Amino acid sequence: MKKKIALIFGITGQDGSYLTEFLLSKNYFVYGVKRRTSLIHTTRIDHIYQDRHSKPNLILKYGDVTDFSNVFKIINDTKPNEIYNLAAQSNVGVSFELAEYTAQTDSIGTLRILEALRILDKKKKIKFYQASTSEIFGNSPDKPYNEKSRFAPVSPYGTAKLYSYWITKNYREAYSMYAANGILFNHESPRRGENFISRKTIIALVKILKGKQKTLYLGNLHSKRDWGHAKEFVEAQWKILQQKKADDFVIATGKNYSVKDLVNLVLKKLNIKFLWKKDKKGLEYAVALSNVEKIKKSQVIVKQDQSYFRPNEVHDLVGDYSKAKKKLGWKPNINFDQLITEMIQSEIKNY
Ligand code: NAP
Ligand code: G4F
Repeated sequence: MKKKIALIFGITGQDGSYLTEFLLSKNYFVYGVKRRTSLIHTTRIDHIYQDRHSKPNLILKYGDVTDFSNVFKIINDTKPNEIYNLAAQSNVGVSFELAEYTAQTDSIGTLRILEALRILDKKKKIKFYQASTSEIFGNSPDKPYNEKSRFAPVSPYGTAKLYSYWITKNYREAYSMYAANGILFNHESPRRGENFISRKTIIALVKILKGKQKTLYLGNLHSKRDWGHAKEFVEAQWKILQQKKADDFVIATGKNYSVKDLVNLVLKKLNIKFLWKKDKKGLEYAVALSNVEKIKKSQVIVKQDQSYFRPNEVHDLVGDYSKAKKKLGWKPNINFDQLITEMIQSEIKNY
C-alpha cells in the first residue's frame, strides 16, 4: 500500500518531534521543514532522522513560513496528503517584545500555507491542520472553554493565533478546503522549550539542588493553566485530520493548577522543605527550611522578579474536551503529577 505523506512545518519543536514519531509509527512518509540557523538544532528529532540516502522515511527541507515562495515550492514538491502547521513564535511573553514578527509567523505564516494550498490543490485533497491555542480564549468569561466559547486574547501571540484560527475556518468555508483547528491547551514534556514555566522551573530547581544555581526567578505565580502531556496531544492532532469532515476541536485535560502549585510540586518531589514569604514590595519568595544536597538552610530558592511579569496576563485557563472525547475518541491519560514526575526524572538524567 502507498504510504501517506505528511508535511510538518515546525518539525524541530516539541510537538513536531512527537508528531513525527507518531506518524512514522503509523507508516507515514514524513517531510519536515526546518529553519536555517547558525547552529544546527535538530536535537529533538536527531534520534529518528535517517540518512536520506539510505532508506528514508523522514526528509528535512529548509524553509520558513515567512517566505511564500519557499512554502509554495515545498508543498508543490512534496505533494503531501496531510499538512500540519505547528510553526510559530510560540512564547507568549516574547510576543510582547516581538509583536510584528509574531504576527508575520503566527498569522501570515498560516495564510501563506493556505494560499499555496488554494492555488496548488485544485481537487481539495490535501488536509490542513492548524495549531491553534487556548490563548485565543484569553480572559473570556465562558469557562471551561469549549468550541463555542467567546474569544478574548490578551497578547500579541493570542491575537495572531486568533487570526490563524479564523482564516483556517474562512478557507474551509469559502473554498471547501479540508482545514481544521486543534485548539490545544498547554502541553509539556521533557522536550518542552527551556523558557516555558514547567521546564524552566524544573531545570533551575535541579541545578539549585546540585549547587549550580542559587535562585530561580519567576513572574506571576497565580495564573492557572490546564497542563497536559505533548505526546498525548499530538495524537489528537492526527485524529483531527482523520475525520470525514474538517472541524475544530478543543484538546485539554479539564483540570488546572496555578504556577505556584507547579513550583510547590517540583520542590516537594525534589525533597526540598520550604516556606513562602513576602518582601516589602509584596513580591513572594521561598526559603529553604533545612540543608538538602547543596542547598543551605535559609537560602532563597525561588523569588518573584518584576521583569518576568507580562504586560497583560491570561489568568485562568481550563478546557472542556468533551467534543474531542465524543467525536475523536480522544482523552488524556497522563495527569499533572505524572507529567511533572517524568519531566523531573528526565532532567535529573540529563544533568
Ligand atoms: P515550539 O517547541 O516552540 O516549536 C515551534 C516550531 O516552529 C519550531 O520547530 C520552530 O523552529 C518553528 N518555527 C518558528 N518560527 C518559524 C518560522 N518562521 N518558519 C518555520 N518554522 C518556524 O512549539 P510547540 O510547543 O511544539 O508548539 C507547536 C505549535 O502549537 C506552535 O504553533 C504553538 O504556538 C502551538 N501551541 C502550543 C501549545 C503548547 O502548550 N505547547 C499549546 C497550544 C498551541 P525552531 O526550532 O527553528 O525554533
Ligand atoms: O509556560 P508559559 O510561558 O506558557 P503560556 O504563556 O501559558 O503559553 C503556552 O501555552 C499556550 C496555550 O495556552 C500556547 F499557545 C503557547 O504557545 C505556550 O506553549 O507560562 C505559563 C504561566 C503564565 O501565566 C506566565 O506568566 O506561567 C507564568 N510565568 C511566571 N513566571 C512564567 C514565568 N512563564 C514563563 N515562561 N517564565 C517565567 O519566568
